[in-house]
Amino acid sequence: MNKPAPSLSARIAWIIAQTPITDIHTHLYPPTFGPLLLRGIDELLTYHYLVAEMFRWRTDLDYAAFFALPRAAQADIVWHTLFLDHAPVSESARGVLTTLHACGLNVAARDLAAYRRFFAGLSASEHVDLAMRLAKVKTVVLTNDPFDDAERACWDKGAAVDARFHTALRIDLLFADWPAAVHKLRAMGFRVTRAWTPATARALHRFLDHWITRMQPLYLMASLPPAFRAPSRALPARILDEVVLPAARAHQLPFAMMIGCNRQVNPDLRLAGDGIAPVDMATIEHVVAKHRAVNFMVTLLTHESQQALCILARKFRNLLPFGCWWFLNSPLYIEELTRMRLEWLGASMIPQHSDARVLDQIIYKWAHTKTILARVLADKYGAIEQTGWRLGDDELRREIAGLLGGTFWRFLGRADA
Ligand code: RAT
Ligand code: ZN
Repeated sequence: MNKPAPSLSARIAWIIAQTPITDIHTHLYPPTFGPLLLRGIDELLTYHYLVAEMFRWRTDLDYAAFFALPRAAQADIVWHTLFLDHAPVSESARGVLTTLHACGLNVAARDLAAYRRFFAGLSASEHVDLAMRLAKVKTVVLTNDPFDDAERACWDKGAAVDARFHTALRIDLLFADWPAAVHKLRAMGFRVTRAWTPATARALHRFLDHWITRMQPLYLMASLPPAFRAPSRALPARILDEVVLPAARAHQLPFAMMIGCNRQVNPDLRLAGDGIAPVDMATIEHVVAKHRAVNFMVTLLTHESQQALCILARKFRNLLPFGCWWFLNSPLYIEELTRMRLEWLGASMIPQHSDARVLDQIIYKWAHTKTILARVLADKYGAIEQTGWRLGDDELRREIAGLLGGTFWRFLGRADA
């Protein structure tokens, strides 16, 4: 007897599981960057998403006192508060369990000491291999900020970036705090002034040229502050219009705009202290319409801006919506955004990036997304097949490879790495 043909949903799930991923935005580093590469259980537990959740229960705990503790002691507090005293049901808490399970550890045992022993036994390079293999991620795009002193020191020492990693040049400070940027630029030898002059614009252009040459980034990127508006004569808009986008164009690199983050709503929480702010769609529309020769990747932090982003992408082919960013990276939103984007853009978008800060997070972030993607695609392709249209395995592979990275490489105008 012939075996029955696998169902459409089984074929989709199988192909998703087999397809190597390009993770287009993370906060990871190669092993050559030493301690900047965060990995292991204590880092997973002290992820800032979990620290924020822990403080909701531990109202007795002083913020500064917590952050003054060694990393393992911080991790103990998060473990006890979010995993033992309460059920680890939030997306970030569940993610830790998904990760441990995927690493073959006994989650039922609740044995933090055993988890620590497991991760302590891995060298950085073995750890990268394991995480990338388990997540089926073939390429990780980093976030490389020359204004970050610790990171710049690694570049200055000549730290190499191996072929599994690609860089992205991050320049938030130019838009968020120009006086602070001037201070740092001058310390790096670029003769800028607080006043916006042609000489300052030229020096800033040289700064970008220098770091583009040094880092070889796949794209430039910034998280733009909520007050950013274009068109405008305000300095942040002029920096974008007169220097950053011309540099992106000259180097044929996309510019990634991440919008909707309200930084340091509660500074006591440090990295966990950022919130959200409304997104001005008219600004994005103006920028992408004016600079047609530049490609833009855009991810937005607010739920209510997502439909407008899809519609804008239909109008401007130099705009690629990407990812379910940060507070949208939970199953509810991943499912909704992926459906919405497929319904309005087909597969001409990038449904997800991991935003991993800790190496092991690529395992759970991708596992959770893949489950949802499989469900959504089975539904959408199933609806097509109800008409009698059939999708062959090659076509499914083509579509899924695009969603998991191919569309990004195409947008860059480069061969898939
Ligand atoms: O998701 C995060 O970890 C945030 O803290 C941010 O880093 C955000 O992803 C960003 O890139 O600004
Ligand atoms: Zn990020």
